[in-house]
Amino acid sequence: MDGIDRRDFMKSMAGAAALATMETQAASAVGAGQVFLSTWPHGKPANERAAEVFKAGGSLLDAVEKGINVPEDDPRVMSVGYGGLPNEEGEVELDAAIMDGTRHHAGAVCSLRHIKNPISVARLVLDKTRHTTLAGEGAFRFALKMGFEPMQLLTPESLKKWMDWKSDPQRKTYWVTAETHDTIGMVATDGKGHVVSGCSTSGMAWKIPGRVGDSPLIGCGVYADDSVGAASATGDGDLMTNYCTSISIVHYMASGMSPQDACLELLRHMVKTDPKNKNGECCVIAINNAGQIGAASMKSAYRLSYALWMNGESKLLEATALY
Ligand code: SD4
Repeated sequence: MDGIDRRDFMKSMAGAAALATMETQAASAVGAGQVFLSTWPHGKPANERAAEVFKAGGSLLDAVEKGINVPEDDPRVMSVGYGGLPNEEGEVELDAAIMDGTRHHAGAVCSLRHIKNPISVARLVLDKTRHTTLAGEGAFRFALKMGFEPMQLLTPESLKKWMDWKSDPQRKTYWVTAETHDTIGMVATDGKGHVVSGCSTSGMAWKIPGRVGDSPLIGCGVYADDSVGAASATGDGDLMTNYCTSISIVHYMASGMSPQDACLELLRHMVKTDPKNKNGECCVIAINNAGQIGAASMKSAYRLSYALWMNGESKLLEATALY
């Protein structure tokens, strides 16, 4: 499954057969030690790298960061890092955030250009600065100062997709509607009550330059609190930002809900405030500090396939859809 785009996966016979045999309910992992839970098929190799890093003595933050580096480095994943689809002017702009549930502190970067590993830049914002979020040119200059190499993030494939879009007189733009997207969100526990949440994305393809989605916003794309658990989100960030999805889910868990119920409650709340949200492309994942997990999508037409690593086993599963 390494690096396969979500849509390619869904289209493939192998993918369809694999999904058909997958569990449809979120699993319980109490007492299972470390758990890594990520969005979409590209989350599977990410979880596997994260588990390796943790086993080799890395911290949970190291594990989540290095795990997320896997789809960031993979040009076949066209929604994250190198090879991610660009904005409407053909420039790749990346967003990422990572949050440490122990320190209750995060690092984030928005609209970062020319650096393929925004999650690692976000990690350094967390570890090396008093700030939480750096954006645009400042985030880029910070990355250079930290030793990151600037590079062209467009690949021949992503450039071709952008040129095809640009030359289509009927093309959809964000001045009106939304287009193609995916992302990686990962939540994890060390099995001892510590949780971390991380997220990295190239955001909405063909977005208006400077647009920032939910992924790098603390409380939206990521949230982690060791006293409760962690959450992450993927989908239409322009919609989901308005619901502060990740912190809302953590607060639902704090009130006693399981991670699965908390994910569904967030989606129900979105529909309660606006019935049109039933058609939203919204997916969420969550873990509590006991290692129980949840994963849900708003509608079956945009169903989340998620990756779960626990007890040394790496699986791809299908999330419950509310509608
Ligand atoms: C964004 N939420 O930039 C991201 C994109 C995504 O599945 O996650 N798509 O809006």
